[in-house]
Amino acid sequence: MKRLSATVPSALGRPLSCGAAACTLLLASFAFYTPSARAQPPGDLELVDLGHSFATALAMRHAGDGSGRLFVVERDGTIVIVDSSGALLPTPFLDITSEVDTFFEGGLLGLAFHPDYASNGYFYVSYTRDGTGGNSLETVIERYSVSLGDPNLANVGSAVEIFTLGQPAGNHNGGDIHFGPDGYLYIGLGDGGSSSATSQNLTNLLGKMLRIAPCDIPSCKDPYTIPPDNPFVMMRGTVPEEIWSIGFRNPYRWSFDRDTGDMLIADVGQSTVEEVSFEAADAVGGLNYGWNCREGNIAGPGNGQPSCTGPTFVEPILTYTHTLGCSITGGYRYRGCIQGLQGTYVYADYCQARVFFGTETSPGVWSASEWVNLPGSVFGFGEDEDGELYISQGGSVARFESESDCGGPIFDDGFESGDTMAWSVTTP
Ligand SMILES: [Ca+2]
Ligand SMILES: [Ca+2]
Repeated sequence: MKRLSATVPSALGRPLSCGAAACTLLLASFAFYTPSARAQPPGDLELVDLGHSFATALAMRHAGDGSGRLFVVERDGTIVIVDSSGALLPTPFLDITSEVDTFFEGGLLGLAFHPDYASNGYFYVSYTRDGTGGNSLETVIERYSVSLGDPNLANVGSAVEIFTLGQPAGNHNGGDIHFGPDGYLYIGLGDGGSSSATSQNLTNLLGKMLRIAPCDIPSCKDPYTIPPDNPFVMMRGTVPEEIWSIGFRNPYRWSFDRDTGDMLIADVGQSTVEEVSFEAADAVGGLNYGWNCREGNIAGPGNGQPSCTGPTFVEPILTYTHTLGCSITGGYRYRGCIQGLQGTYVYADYCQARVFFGTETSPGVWSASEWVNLPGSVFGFGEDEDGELYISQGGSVARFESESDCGGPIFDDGFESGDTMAWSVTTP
């Protein structure tokens, strides 16, 4: 087990270096920032490598079954288990590499355990496979069951196809899926990649967040039904009833706040700005997040995109420009044991591997700082059952830890084995 030796204190709380004029909104938000108004990341905050190699880990999930296992989603089509002792199990939980097409931005992109997984053994995957009818890829949502008799092995023959959608191009597939606090399955979809005109087009599922009620009994007439309070059920026949919200470019990684049920949606920008949007847990759906009329907080993003008037758009809570990266990797609002990170939204840039901390400095007002600039790329984040946070650099996964701020060692299960290493870190 290796531990990060340098805890990069010099990077703590470093404000985003927004030299560009395009950063004015962020700088303005710093005017509301008062250090005493928020928790501070502890000085010994570090990233502790799990000590295993992964085949491009895109997501880390837990089953909510009290087992303490971490399920690591690998892009090639495997899900592997790091058990509660910190061991990587030799046999994958699921292997659907023969189904998955990793062309361009494709792959096994999402995993969501059913809220009642402990009793029904159902989980859902989101991946891309070879497209048909001229499509480069096809988005697939499938339900699987855990095998009878072995909790560490899925029944690969149990697959039930829930949902499919053609992807006209290999990029902008979205692909993250999560169950909301309402028990419904949310599916984030990018604009498809070949044309951004899909996102504002209410007849098209691309560029949308979907909300469905997947069948969770052994035999169903339909693989899923429409939640009765979905925002467009009154437009049945005109607008697909699966749509929950619109105006996304590529919501590659997004999450629910496990404490509040709020959604934090990171949407990958085009050539100028990356963004995080917030949707309150009590939102009624039908919101428009802007693309391709807006890129982040910019109207009329150019590069062939229109300048729109008319609709009301939800503005992002956090943005950064491409001086600091090129593609946002959404994370989580931290709810683990590290007191100084409570409520902090942790996210990163894929290309420059900068890790950012976003904090709500007053209701609805957020600011961000860069914690550390890692080498390589940041592919995804995940939470374990205790709310502890993980970050993936593709081949390696590390956990955020602070012994001082958790009242001593937080894990007594073998993760704390003392020999340490860490992700090599360069301060920004
Ligand atoms: Ca696509
Ligand atoms: Ca937006």
